[in-house]
Amino acid sequence: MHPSIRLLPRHTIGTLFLALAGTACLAQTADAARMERARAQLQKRFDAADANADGLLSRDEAKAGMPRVFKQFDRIDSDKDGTITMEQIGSFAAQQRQR
Ligand SMILES: [Ca+2]
Repeated sequence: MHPSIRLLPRHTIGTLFLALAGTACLAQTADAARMERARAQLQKRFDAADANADGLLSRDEAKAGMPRVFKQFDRIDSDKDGTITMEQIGSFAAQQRQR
């Protein structure tokens, strides 16, 4: 144990540790909530753009409802079947974030 930590009363260390753990936990929760909101919003836009509600975005549906997705259509359509799923948009977005 670090000498200066040993000087602190035991309960202070405990409180300090809990405070740190709590902060990390809060940050994680806020992050998860942000991600979840972004995902829900994307799902909403996807559903609105999915005119025939088959869970897939065709090129025309993307063009009309999600122009930014349409711009990247060929890159998002990883299996090249001419339609895009929510999962494909999600993994494309994750790839973009990593770069
Ligand atoms: Ca569709």
